[in-house]
Amino acid sequence: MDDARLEAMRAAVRDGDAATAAALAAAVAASGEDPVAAIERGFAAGIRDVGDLWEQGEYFLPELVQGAEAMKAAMAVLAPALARSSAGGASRGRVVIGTVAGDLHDIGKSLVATLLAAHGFEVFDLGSDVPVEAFVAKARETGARLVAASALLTTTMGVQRDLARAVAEAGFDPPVRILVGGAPTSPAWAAEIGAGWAENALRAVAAAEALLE
Ligand code: B1M
Repeated sequence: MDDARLEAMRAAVRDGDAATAAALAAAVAASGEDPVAAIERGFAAGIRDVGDLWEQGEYFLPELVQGAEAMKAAMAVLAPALARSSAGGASRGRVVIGTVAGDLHDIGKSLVATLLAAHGFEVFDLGSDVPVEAFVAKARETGARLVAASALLTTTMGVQRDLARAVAEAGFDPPVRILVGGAPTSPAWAAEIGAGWAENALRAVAAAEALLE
């Protein structure tokens, strides 16, 4: 994928232009090119720009929301192409996933959920703003052995710790593992709360595999 097209994807999200973002995503899906590269190097670069511009005081909440809408429009078009990149075969395990309570950011979480499903995991996506009790209840209901939680705010990271504690206290047998991620998190944070960690959606697949070994 050439730099000009990646830059156009980035600009479409940065400008909050959902129609252009969707059209560029459709071209990727039709051509059979790697959807993950388009997301990570194109569209996601644009949404990071939006965050930077917001932080610099150049963008306000409407631009943040429009950028997110453009990103989601591209993701919706690319979802079937992501699913087709599946390894296929038997289920590699059940995973409950969500963004923690108090946190509405769901773009990265949805990307992780899509790639886990594309790699053969059975994924139960609870959405965003998910209370700790809902993660635990869903793990109990489905027999999932992995609970994956995203947090994008420094103020909601602590809920990942609450979740790790609640899962430990629930006494699952066999044990349920925890995977955390999101921009403010780190390997040190994950180690501190007794969870696995992944930097991005592709690495989350490898981390899920390692945790369920
Ligand atoms: Co918000 N926001 N936002 N926002 N927003 C950030 C996160 C922020 C960094 C912007 C900034 O200041 N530069 C900042 C947080 C500061 C902080 O706490 N450190 C911020 C803020 C402050 C806020 C509000 C408080 C603003 C306000 O209202 N005053 C508010 C909070 C609302 C709430 O949640 N209660 C808010 C609201 C919003 C919108 C609703 C407008 C919108 C979200 C829409 C949506 O998701 N449906 C939004 C957006 C879009 C962003 C930015 C611009 C982009 C986030 C994103 O989608 N990134 C963001 C700035 C930034 O990230 N640079 C920002 C793209 C996505 C693909 O990446 O989610 O990081 P990401 O996911 C990555 C990895 O982190 C990882 O894999 C993904 C890539 O492959 N990953 C995992 C994610 N989850 C994982 C889970 C895993 C493993 C890996 O395992 C389980």
